[in-house]
Amino acid sequence: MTNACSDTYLSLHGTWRVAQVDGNTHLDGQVPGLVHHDLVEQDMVPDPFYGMNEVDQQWVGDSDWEYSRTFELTREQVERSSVILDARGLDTVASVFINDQPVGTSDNMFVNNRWNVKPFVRAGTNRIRIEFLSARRVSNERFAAADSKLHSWGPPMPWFGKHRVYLRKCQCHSGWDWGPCFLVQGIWRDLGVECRNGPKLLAVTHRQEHGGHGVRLTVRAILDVPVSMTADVTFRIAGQSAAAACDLEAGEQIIEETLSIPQPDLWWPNGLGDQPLYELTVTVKGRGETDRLVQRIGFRTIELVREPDDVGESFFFRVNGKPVFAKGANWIPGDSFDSRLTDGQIEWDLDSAAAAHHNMIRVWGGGIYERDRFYERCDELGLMVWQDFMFACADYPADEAFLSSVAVEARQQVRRLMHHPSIALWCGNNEIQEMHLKTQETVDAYDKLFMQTIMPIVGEEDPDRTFWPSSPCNGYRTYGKDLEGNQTRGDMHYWGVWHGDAPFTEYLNIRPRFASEFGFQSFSSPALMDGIVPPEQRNIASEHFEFHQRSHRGNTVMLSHLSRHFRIPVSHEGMLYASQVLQALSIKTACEHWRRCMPHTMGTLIWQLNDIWPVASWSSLEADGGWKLLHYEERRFFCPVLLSMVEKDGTVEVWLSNDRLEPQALDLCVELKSFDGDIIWSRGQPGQAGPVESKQIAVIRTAECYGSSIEASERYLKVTAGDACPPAYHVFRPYKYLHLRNPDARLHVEPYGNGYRADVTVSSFAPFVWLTNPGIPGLWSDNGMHLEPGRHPYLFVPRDTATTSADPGRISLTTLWNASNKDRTDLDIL
Ligand code: BMA
Repeated sequence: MTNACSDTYLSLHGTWRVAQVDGNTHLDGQVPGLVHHDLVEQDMVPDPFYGMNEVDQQWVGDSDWEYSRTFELTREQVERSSVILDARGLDTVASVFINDQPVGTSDNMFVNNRWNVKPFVRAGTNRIRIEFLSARRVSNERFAAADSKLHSWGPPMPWFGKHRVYLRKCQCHSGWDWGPCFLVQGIWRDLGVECRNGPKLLAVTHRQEHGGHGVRLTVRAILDVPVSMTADVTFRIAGQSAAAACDLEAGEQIIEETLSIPQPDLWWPNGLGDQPLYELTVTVKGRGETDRLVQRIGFRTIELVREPDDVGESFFFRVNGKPVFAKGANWIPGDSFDSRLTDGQIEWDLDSAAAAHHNMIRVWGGGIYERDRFYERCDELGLMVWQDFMFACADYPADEAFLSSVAVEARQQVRRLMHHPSIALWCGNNEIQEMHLKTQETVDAYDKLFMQTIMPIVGEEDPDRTFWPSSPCNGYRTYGKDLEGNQTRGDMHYWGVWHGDAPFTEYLNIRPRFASEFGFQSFSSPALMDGIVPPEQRNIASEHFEFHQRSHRGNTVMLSHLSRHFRIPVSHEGMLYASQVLQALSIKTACEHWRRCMPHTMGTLIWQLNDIWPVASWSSLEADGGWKLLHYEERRFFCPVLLSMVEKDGTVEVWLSNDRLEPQALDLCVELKSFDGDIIWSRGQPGQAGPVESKQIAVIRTAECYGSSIEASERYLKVTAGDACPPAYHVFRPYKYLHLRNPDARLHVEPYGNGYRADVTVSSFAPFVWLTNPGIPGLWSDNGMHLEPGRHPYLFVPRDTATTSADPGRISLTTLWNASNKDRTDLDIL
C-alpha cells in the first residue's frame, strides 16, 4: 500500500501535539506511535519494564489523551470528488474532529476507518484532533452496563484490565501470564488524507487454480470509487497481463480478471524447497488519476487435510500435494509498545525461527494482526502462518454493535493478508471453544460471533482456505475439554506438564494429531535480567524477580521440575542457566516424541517463540531476540532428519524421523561410552526411513549398556550418522544422579571476522555446555550441546554485522557441573 505523500495522499505522519485531558502532561508525540512510547522516548517516565515501574505507570493508560496538529490542503485538493481521512489503526476508543467538527468515532483498533471529511476540510490550514478515552474506564463502563457480565481470564495482578472483552483492543495489553498491563493509546498505524477524483485500490486478493498447464490466477481489485466513472484496470504478473475498461458505480467496486501463468516455480515451506515470489501489479486509471498496488505472491496449493482414518480424523497440512509435518512456535506481540518494535527486530525473530527449522508460526489470538512486513518475511522464509482472529481466553459479547464491528475487522484483515502464500489457515480464536462457554447463553453468543459472523466472511473472501473455529478444538460446534478426543482428531493444547505438574515422561503418553501449544518456562538470561532488576534483587525469589513472573505458581513449577532432573544450582546465574536447560529438556522430550509419532501426529507448535518484555516465560527467544538454550536445541531437534532415542522397558529405541519428501538412508554409528571418553562398545548399522516417515531403526537392551547403577551413572549412548543430522545422546539416569566430574572446562577466545572463535576444551563428558555472548547480541555456531572430552571450536557472529569490537573478556562458559558445584558459572579465559 502506498503511504508516501503524493498529490492525492497527504500523510499525517510526524510530530503531533499530545496532551493529557484533565491533566498536566503535554508532549510532542510521533505518528504512527503511542503516547506511552513517546513518554519513554522523552524521558518523561522511566523504563516501564524496569523493576516495578509498571505499577506506577498505570496512570498513562488510565488517562484520556488528545492528539492534535494542523495540515494544509489546496483549494484544488478540497474540491476533488472525495476527501477521505484514511485511519489504518486507532488504539482504541477514539473520536476524530477536523476543524472542530466531529468526523467519526472508532472503538476497534483492528479496523481501517475511512471517513468522508470533504464537508469538514477547507483550503489552507486545517486542524485535526483525535481524542482517546481510557480503555480501562470504557471497558469497565461497558461491563457495568452489559446485560451479560462476561468474565475475562487474566493474570493475578490487581491492575489487570479486567473487562478487556468489551473492547476490540489487543487483549494482552490488559496483561497476560507472560506480559505486563500497559493499556496503550495512540495512532498506531498509518494516517493520512486522500483527495481523489479517481478510484482508490483498497485491496487486491486472488485465487489460484493449479492444473497441468500452470496456474489460473483470478485476481480481484477492490476499489473505492468516488463517483461513477469509466476506469482502466490492468493486472500484470510474470510477463502476463490483463486489462479491463470498466464502467464503475460510486462506492466499493470489485473488478475481477483471470490470468494464466504457465508452470510457475512453486513456493514451499521452509526445508522442503524454495520460496519464489512473483510481483503482481494492479493499476487503476480513472479521471486523470492513477493508483497502483504491488504485491509479492507465491504459487502453491495448501490444504488442511481432515479425513477419517483408523484413529479418528487426520489433521495435517498438504502443500503442493505433499504432506508437511508442521514444526514451529506461537507468536505473541514483540513489545508492549508496538510502535517501537522495528521491522528488523521482527525479522530477526522470524529468521531465528526459520534457522531452527521452523516451517509454521501461529499468530496467537490474544495479540494483534501483525504488520505487513511480518507476513512478507514469512513468505520469504517459508514460514506457514496459522492466523488466529484476535480473541482469546474469554467469553465475548455478541450484541449487534460488537458483531458489526468484528465483521468489518474480519473482512478487512482477510482482504489485507490473504495474498500471502504463507497464510495457511484462519482460526477463530484461542482456547475459547474448549475452555470457556459454560452456559447455553455463552455458547449461543459464541456461535453468533465465530460461526455466524467470522466463518461466513472467510468463506466469502477466501474460500480456498480453511476456517478452523478455535485452537484447540475437535471440530465445528464441539465444546468442552476432551483429552482423549484431542488425540484422535483436531488440534491440541497439551499443558499437562506445565499447568498440570506432570513429569516430562507424561509427554510420551500423549499422542495429539497436531500439537498447537505446549510449553515450559525458563528465566531470561542474566545479561537481560540484570538490566531490569537492581543488583540487590538478583535472586529468583526477590520481589522484583517475582514481579517478572506472571504465571501463577510459575517459579514453583520450575523449581519442582528442576529438582526432579538436576541438582540445585549454587548461584543466581546458575539458576537462570539451569532453568533454560530444564526448559530445553522438557520441550525436546515432547517434540522428539511427537516427531516419532508421525504421521499420527503432524504438527508441533511450541508455546512460545518470543517475549513481549524481559520475563520468566515459555519463550525460546528472549525479549531482545537472544537465543535461549531451547532455541539452539530446537535447531537440533527440528532438524529435517532427526535421530532420537527413548528408553522403554529395558531397551533404548533409536528412531529416525524424516520430514523430507525423499527417502533417507543413513549409516549409523552406535557407541556406548564412559564419561572419560572411552568407547565401551560400538557398532555400525544402516537405518532408513521413507518420505515423511518416522521409523524405529535400532533397539539396544539396557543390559548391554550397564550392569550396575554405578555403570548406569557413568555411561551414555551416542548415535551419529555423519553430517546428515546432529548426534543423539542418551543418559540412563536423571542428570542429577549422574556421576559427572569436573570437566575442567577451558575457553580460548580469539577474534574471527567481526566476531570470535571460541575453543572449548573439556576433560570429561559435559552435558549442556553454554557459551554466553560477549555483551553484544549475536549467534554461536552451536550452543548448549553435550560435549565429549576434547577440544571443540565455536564461532560467534554478532547480529549487527557492522560490529567489529566487543570485549572477549565477557564471553563465559557454563557447564552443568559448574552450575551446581561451584559458586560461579563463568570460567577463566585462556
Ligand atoms: C496458552 C496460551 C496463553 C497462555 C499460555 C500459557 O494456552 O493460549 O493464553 O499464555 O497458555 O499459560
